[in-house]
Amino acid sequence: MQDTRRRILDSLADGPVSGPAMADELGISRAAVWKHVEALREAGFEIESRGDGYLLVGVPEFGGAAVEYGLDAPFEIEYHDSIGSTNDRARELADAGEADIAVLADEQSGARGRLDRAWSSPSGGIWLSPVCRPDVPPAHAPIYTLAAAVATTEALSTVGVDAGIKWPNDVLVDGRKLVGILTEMEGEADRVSWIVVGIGINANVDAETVPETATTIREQVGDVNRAALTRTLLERFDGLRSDPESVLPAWRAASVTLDRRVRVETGSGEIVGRAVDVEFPGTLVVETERGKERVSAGDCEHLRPT
Ligand code: BT5
Repeated sequence: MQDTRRRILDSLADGPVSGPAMADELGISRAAVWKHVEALREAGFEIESRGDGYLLVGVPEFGGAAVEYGLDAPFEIEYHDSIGSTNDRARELADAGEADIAVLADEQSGARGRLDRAWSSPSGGIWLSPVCRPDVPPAHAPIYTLAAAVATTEALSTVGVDAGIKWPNDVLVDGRKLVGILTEMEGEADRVSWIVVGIGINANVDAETVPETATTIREQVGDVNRAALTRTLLERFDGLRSDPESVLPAWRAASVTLDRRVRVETGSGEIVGRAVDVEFPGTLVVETERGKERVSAGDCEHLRPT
């Protein structure tokens, strides 16, 4: 959000402010104040014009300005009511050189999971794809998936949803999937060019509109303020990406995979055993009959204890 608009909102939130007083405070013309107020109204902010000045009486439930207002992380939000896939749009922006921009949508019509699986994205969800340009080798990319899972789980706990992380990229409540994460990147041999971390949260949507194996925030605790939840998530994600050392301890604490018997389908076969640890940048360590095996990517199934 433009700095002037943010400052206008801050001063309007504290009480009625007259146009001339605001123009003085911000060092802009009264006509410019009026233009900014109109733009904010268009973005969904309810701003009353009263005899004693303008007053902020309502903020939009969702959208770019709603998320950016009060956001304490360096992301600009590009919002769409409906889009094919926020990851596809984020990749375009990344290819065009953008950084620290997050594509956000209310609904997606062609969203993707891993291996091009379809991802249901009805209206009412939080479909979010931040673009990052970290100075790291491509092999470190998985830590961004783990960071997103931790950030999402912690953000969900602030709205009363007790979720756990199933390796590598699912956030579950009682075994049902609430969130999926799809990390995509481009890079040279030694350095990432960009990383897009697509996060899909079944937020204010009916359980009937997502697969049977899934759940939604609405089903768990009722509807939430999606803008506030998205802010908390982006702020936590920003903290974790700038301190990668902190990701694994937080991931272990939120994991529902560690200490479980698992079957992991990898490109080169199947591994069955007890998940005993996760190592940087996101490798699962499985204790099998043959000893410890390490797997960096695959589909993981939790098995019943033998
Ligand atoms: C994922 O893939 O879990 C990654 C999903 C990433 C979606 C986000 S939304 C924002 C961004 N834009 C995109 O286009 N994608 C990202 P995977 O682990 O492969 O799981 C896919 C499987 O989850 C499907 O085959 C279904 O079984 C199931 N599924 C589909 N839609 C779901 C939903 N809304 N909730 C829970 N499970 C779902």
